[in-house]
Amino acid sequence: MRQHSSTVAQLPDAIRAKVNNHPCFSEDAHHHYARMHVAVAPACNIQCHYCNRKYDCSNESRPGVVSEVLTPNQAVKKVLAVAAAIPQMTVLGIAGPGDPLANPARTFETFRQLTAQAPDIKLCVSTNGLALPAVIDELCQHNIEHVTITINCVDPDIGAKIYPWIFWNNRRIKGRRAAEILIEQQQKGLEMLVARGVLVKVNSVLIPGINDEHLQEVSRIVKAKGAFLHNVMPLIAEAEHGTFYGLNGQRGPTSEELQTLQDACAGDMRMMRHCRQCRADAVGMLGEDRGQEFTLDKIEHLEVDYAAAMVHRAEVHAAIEPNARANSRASAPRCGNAGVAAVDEQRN
Ligand code: CLF
Ligand code: SF4
Repeated sequence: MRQHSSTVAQLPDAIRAKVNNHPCFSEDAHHHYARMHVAVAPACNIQCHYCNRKYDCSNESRPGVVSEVLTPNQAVKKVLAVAAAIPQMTVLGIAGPGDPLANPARTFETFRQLTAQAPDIKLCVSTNGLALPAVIDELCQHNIEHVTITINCVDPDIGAKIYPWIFWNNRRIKGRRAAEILIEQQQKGLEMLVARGVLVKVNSVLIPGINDEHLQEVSRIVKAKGAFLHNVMPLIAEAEHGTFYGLNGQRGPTSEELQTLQDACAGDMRMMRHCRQCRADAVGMLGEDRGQEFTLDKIEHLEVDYAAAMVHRAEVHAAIEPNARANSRASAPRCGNAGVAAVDEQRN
């Protein structure tokens, strides 16, 4: 039987409060709540072989998609407009089009303004992890409860086949040493976030023949360090995307290979099964994209009374809650697996 290891009903209260309206961290929540992304972060500090930088970061986005980059002010305006129009939108994520933490001024300015103007919106960020330890104090000042780190390996020899270079301390570093530094920073960042009580999701891109036999070890290690959720995503490598893997015939996994690996990891770890590989400017429920309703020309002259919107949003959330709780209880028996029990025990 397929295991649904993110059911909210089984979580300790403190964790449940953090995930019950986050559509990615709770499979139940994605039936009721929406997320949006703003593409404020164009630069990146590493190179992945599944990315050619013309497109959005593939660590959290569907490959081959290009988002329009916004300034922090434009992004905040868009978030307020969407939050007023789609009250189910509870989470604002920054996930590209490059790496959010390689663009700290733009990312943190967006978070700073939203914390002040829209305190009812959860803030979320997704990163390759290289800059994470260096900016962690600033990140945590913004009351961020959810962070995603893409960790494709914990072995630098495997990492050298995924990452040709990183940009570190003003220098480009290549080969095994680059992977070694990236892995060190990712693991350190994970430990620091867990120590600060932030819920961490780990994304891994499943690359057949490169890290397929290694990802169970990744899952085991990140779980031991306190990661909350593991999201194994399929590599999508097409020649027309112009990536190193795409041009060199590296294939992605079959859906059977993906599910087999997710099942193998699920013995130890809470697995995400409902990821939709969103765009860096996605808007709406997971799997839908309402971005075209909120383009800059449409929101430019819009005046949003966010105080009034917050009252309406709270009413909508209050109406959703009993429904969500009932659905969560109804789905709970499907989830009685040893992995969930072990994780919950550890968190109690
Ligand atoms: Fe966005 Fe990511 Fe936050 Fe969700 S998406 S930054 S955790 S708010 Fe969600 Fe989209 Fe999958 Fe990402 S479905 S690609 S896991
Ligand atoms: Fe591309 Fe994201 Fe990798 Fe940077 S971290 S190279 S944007 S896939």
